[in-house]
Amino acid sequence: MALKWQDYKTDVFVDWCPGCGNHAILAAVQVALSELGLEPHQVVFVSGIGCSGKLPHFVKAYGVHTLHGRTLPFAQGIKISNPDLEVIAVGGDGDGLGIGVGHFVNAGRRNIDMVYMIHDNGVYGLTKGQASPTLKFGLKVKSIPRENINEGINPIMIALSSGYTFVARGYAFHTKHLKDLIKQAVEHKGLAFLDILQPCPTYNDVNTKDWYEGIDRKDPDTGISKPRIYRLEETGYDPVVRNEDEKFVKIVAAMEKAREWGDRIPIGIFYKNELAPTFQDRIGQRIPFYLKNPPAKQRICDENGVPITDINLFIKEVKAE
Ligand SMILES: Cc1ncc(C[n+]2csc(CCOP(=O)(O)OP(=O)(O)O)c2C)c(N)n1
Ligand code: SF4
Repeated sequence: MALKWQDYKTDVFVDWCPGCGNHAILAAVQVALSELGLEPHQVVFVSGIGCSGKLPHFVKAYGVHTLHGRTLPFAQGIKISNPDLEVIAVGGDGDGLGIGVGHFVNAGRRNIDMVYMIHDNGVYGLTKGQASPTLKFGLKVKSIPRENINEGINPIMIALSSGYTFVARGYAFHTKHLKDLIKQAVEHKGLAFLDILQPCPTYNDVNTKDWYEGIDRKDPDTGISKPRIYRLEETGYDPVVRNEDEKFVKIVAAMEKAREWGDRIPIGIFYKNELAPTFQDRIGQRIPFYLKNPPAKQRICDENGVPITDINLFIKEVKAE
């Protein structure tokens, strides 16, 4: 039976502020899952703490709302234990690029076949809008008393230099385009990173929907706005690595694109490499039974419910002088 986006809707009240980009991201996620034909029991969302961290409550699938910044270790553990699950880690830029940035970098080295999406609003929304690591230098948003004194970090650059094999940026209010990016990220063989520009109308009054869409840059003759957002795929940009020798050339090209910000903000796929072995491939090489019998599928008790694992040996070991 064909699935509908409503099949991924829960009864939990969506308490994000009116006009928040998170609503559009939620819709994109639900439509993407239905178009991929994934049953809710095949998917697990893992989030940290933040407004964006509430997403697993609103999507009917498995979900874990875990600790601030610890989204990726949880998500990776789930995927390694049960590689049949489609794992989608999700959170804010504060969660993933502040407290969680060490995990963000190290996840790239493993290339686990899963998705990580960041709702990138430049602020810590849930805790009332402090500057987050992606807020650009010199910006004064309404919840901070003076201009941001720190440089903003570039999540696309970090992902590219950390080994992510699919690196893309979406924009919440180009929702159909975002939905397509989510589908491609899920279908990608390897670790996919999706940086999603997400207006936070309550605390970030600079990077607003109007700003991204260039309302302040009307052509004097036509009165038409000049959007800052543009799509990489409409410029002939080719992100795909087709042979090993191309890898660094494509990373360098993607970094060049990642530097663009201000009058021109690219969205779309910056880099895609399916030639690198996934973590699953790597474990399968080392532990041949892993793929047939991963940890989550191993029997832990016999037919009478008696544990097969004998922890007495372990306890004896721990107690030994
Ligand atoms: C260990 C720990 N440190 C700090 C906090 C406080 N805290 C809660 S959410 C949050 C940041 C939220 O910002 P972000 O991750 O960007 O998500 P958003 O709310 O913008 O979606 C912080 C610092 C916490 N809950 N736990
Ligand atoms: S505070 Fe910002 S990010 Fe959080 S729900 Fe409101 S608008 Fe969205």
